Amino acid sequence: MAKLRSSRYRSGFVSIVGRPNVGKSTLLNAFMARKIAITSPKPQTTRNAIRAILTGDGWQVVFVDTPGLHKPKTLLGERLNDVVRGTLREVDAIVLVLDASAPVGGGDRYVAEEVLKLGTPVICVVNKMDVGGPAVVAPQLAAAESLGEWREIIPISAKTGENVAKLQQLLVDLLQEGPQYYPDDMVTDQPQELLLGEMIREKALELTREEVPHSIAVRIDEIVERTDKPITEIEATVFVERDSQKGIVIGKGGAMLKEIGTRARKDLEWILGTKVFLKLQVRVAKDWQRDPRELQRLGY
Ligand SMILES: Nc1nc2c(ncn2[C@@H]2O[C@H](COP(=O)(O)OP(=O)(O)OP(=O)(O)O)[C@@H](O)[C@H]2O)c(=O)[nH]1
Ligand SMILES: [Mg+2]
Repeated sequence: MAKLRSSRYRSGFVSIVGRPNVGKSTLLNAFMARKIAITSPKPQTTRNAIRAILTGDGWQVVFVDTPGLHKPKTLLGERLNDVVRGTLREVDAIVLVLDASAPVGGGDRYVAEEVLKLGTPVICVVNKMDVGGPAVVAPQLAAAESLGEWREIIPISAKTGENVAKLQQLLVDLLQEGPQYYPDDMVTDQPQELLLGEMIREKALELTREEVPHSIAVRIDEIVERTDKPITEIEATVFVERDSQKGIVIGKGGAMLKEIGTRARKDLEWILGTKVFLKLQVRVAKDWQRDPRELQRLGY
């Protein structure tokens, strides 16, 4: 006899967690087949819980990308971990991401312990399987298995898309009956200001090194849609922690800031569907990562 499948609507929240830089945000974007979250080779890129909504035929998954769980060194770091823990309590399933291109270590065990104590179904993903081939991936899968009891363990590449559809199906199969949380055409609930600010921050991360990326925050000051032409005028401030960093971000004769603006403008125009005039300024918010008032002001 054919197995009966419930025709009721199914939905759920799925959190993507892991230590910094394993590819959580890249995976979120792969599920969505578009860029929702910014990514970078530098750890601790993501600073907010970012929701992306994938709606299928009779189901809806709300993915929640999270900051990398890590040993915090600053107040910002503590806040980021709090964001992850807050998210974990509210979701129906968890995707734990490991990195096939780096040894499974203390950082991964720390995250595994955090998720195991919740009793929520966890799918363990070994990401970046495109790096190094089967000889590298096989021992990583074994290491993943020794980390804990997972519903499934699956190797994927968020970058090439390998096995991402398979992982998506595993998650859809985990969904319980539930409401459609968001309208069909909604892909994220991020406020537009945040989305635009993140695109600018991504370019600043791309172009800076060492401790500078961690010290960067972006605030959108003004968005003006012109009524006479399809142009949006955006003013934004790039915050850094010290005067020396301000010099770096502005660059010789303003070259660095100009490059950040040029790169960001392309993303902003894609999001807004209009031409964009972008005006950037750089300001110092002294040691903002350790200052509760500054953190609040910057939205963390
Ligand atoms: N080769 C390869 N690189 C990947 C893959 N997935 C992500 N990356 C790269 O890994 C780096 C980190 O990716 P992110 O998606 O920003 O990682 P994250 O886990 O969100 O990082 P945080 O937000 O800092 O915690 C970026 O340079 C990505 O391009 C993959 O499947 N293969
Ligand atoms: Mg991220």
